[in-house]
Parts: sequence; C-alpha cells; structure tokens
Amino acid sequence: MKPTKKPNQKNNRRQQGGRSGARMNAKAAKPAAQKPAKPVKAKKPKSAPISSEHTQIIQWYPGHMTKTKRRIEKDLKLVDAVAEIIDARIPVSSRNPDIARLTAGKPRVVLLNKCDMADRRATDRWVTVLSSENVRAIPVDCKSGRGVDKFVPVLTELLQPRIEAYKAKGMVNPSLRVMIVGIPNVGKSTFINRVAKRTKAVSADRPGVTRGNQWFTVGKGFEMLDTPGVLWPRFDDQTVGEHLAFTGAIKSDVMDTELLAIRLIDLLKTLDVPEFSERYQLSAEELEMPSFELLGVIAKHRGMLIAGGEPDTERVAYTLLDEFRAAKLGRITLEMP
Ligand SMILES: Nc1nc2c(ncn2[C@@H]2O[C@H](COP(=O)(O)OP(=O)(O)OP(=O)(O)O)[C@@H](O)[C@H]2O)c(=O)[nH]1
Ligand SMILES: [Mg+2]
Repeated sequence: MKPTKKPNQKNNRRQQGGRSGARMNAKAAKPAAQKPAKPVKAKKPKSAPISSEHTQIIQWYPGHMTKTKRRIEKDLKLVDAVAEIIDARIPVSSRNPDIARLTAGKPRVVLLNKCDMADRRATDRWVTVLSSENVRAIPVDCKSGRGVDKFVPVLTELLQPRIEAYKAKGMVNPSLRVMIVGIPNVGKSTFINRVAKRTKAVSADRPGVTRGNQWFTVGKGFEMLDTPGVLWPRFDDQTVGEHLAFTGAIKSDVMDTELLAIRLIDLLKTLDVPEFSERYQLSAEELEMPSFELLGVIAKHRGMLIAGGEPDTERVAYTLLDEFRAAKLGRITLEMP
C-alpha cells in the first residue's frame, strides 16, 4: 500500500485546529492493504507554534500486518489455546477486538504484561473485568518474572476437557500447543523466554522484532508459537493510535515527536500524576499553561536549550516520551475499566 501523501499536510493540520488527538488516516488504515507501507511522518507546522490542537496522522496499519493476521487465523487450527498478551497500561488499545471471533471458542488466557509499569489498583480491576468462563486474565511482569508461574496451572485447568479427550483417544502425555498473540513490543517473546526459563526467542525494546511464526518447546508437554506483533484497525477511537505510540508499540519515526509529547502532557495533566510535576519541577501555575508552552518550560528546567537560549522542544519531547516509556514518571495506567 502506498502511503497517503498529503501535499499540503501543514496547512491541512492548521485547518483541523480544534480537533485534538492523533487522527487515524482512514485510507492508510484500510485492512485490505497488501504491500508493506512506508510510514508517513507527520510534520509540525514551522510558522506557527505547535499545540494540542494540532492533529497528526499516524499510519499504524501497514500491509504486512494484514498478512500476519491471515496467518494467525490459519495457524489457529494447530493450537489448543491462545494466550493474548496485552499492555497493562493500555488494556483497551492493546487488545485485539476480533480475538473472540478469531479464536472461535478456544480456551484463552489474557496476560496483562508490563504490570510493573501500570497502576496496581487499575490492574486488579482489569483482571476482574477481563475474566470470564472461557477466558482468564493474569497480571504478569515479564521483566522480573512476577506472575508468570500462574500461567501453566491456569492453562492446564482451562484445557482439562481437551486433555481428557486426548487421553480418551489413547494419547499419553499429549503436547499442548499455545499460540501467543499481541501487539508489537508488548513482550510476547520475553514471556515465552520466562515460561521456558531460558532465552529462546529474540526480544528487544522496539516493535517488529519477531518477523515470522516460530515454535518453542517450553517445558514438559507445552509448545508455544511466537508470532509477530499485530496492530488491529480501530476506526472508532482516535486515541488508540496515540496510546500505542506513547507506550512504544508504534515506531516513533512515523510521528511527530513534539506533537506526541504535547498530547502526552495533555493526558498526564488530566490523570493528575504527581510524579510528572515533581520530576520536572513544575509549579501549580506552570501546570495551568497550555501543553505546548509547558514542553518549553520542561526543556528550560532541564537545561535543554538551543542557540539564543530558546528551549529545545524536540530534544525534550524525546526525553519525556523515553521517561514515560521507562516508567520514570511512576506506574501509570492510561485506560481505566
Ligand atoms: N518493564 C517491562 N518490560 C518488559 C516486560 N515484558 C517485556 N518487556 C520489554 O519489552 C520489550 C519488548 O519485548 P519483546 O518480548 O521483544 O516484545 P514482542 O511482543 O515479542 O515484540 P515484537 O516481536 O516486536 O512484536 C523488551 O525490551 C522487553 O525487555 C515487562 O513485563 N515489564
Ligand atoms: Mg517478539
């Protein structure tokens, strides 16, 4: 799919003033895309100050993800259960809205990963909301391994009818196969390594590390299928793209970092995060400023200046996003049940 090149993106965005939020490009998000897409980087207007009012286009549904989705549908026939890994900080945006239909009644475990970076109480509430008869939600922190030991017992319990059926067919110690699915960079490969108790799958802190499906034997009687991260089109909610970008599921080179940082500041202000003002030494008065001005204030407080003493807003935008992604602003859940 060819990126939707906006010849007059700068002016377009100004005209769209008043609509906040990263705007999904409906054309770019068409699920029927075939070819891998070249990202469209939104640029901030040069002649006017940037603000939360400006929107940017995040192209977040490249063509290879359509192919991956089809392959997942095909490989579902090979597995006994599905483990969907979601990001505990954004349980709505990181969730595949089609999974129930795709998995067609297969036992499913939802793992709320990266819960070391999410608000504890919010995670507890999400566990209750997401669990149902055929679905179990488990909070995990694959960085430390916390919670991962609950996975095999829960899965074994969910798969009991299937294990009995295998036994009835005369199969002794049948190998149970689990497919691991989730958005890019959510920790799928890290989770497999945690369950296997050794590094088998390649993992790194950027989206798009796992390129193809790969089977791993993770212990007695269990095999896991690692899959590339998939993003699902969500036309209904424009904030989804932003939340995916804040947490690092979408590559940062497809968006304007300053606009993104301004939108993050908007959100942090509404969530009333004390670590935000403490870390960047922001007074109550400064917190009242529009977010684009606040970005400049943070740059000044951090000594990030360019020639002439102007704040280096681009550099501070990267810093802010990096620090949020590393949970240096505290444990923050962006989406509540
Ligand atoms: N803080 C924290 N970091 C985690 C956790 N789980 C995984 N990570 C980190 O997240 C990054 C991505 O992990 P991967 O396992 O490569 O993610 P993936 O889902 O396989 O990513 P793709 O293959 O690109 O789709 C790595 O830097 C991991 O160390 C967690 O529970 N907490
Ligand atoms: Mg991976």
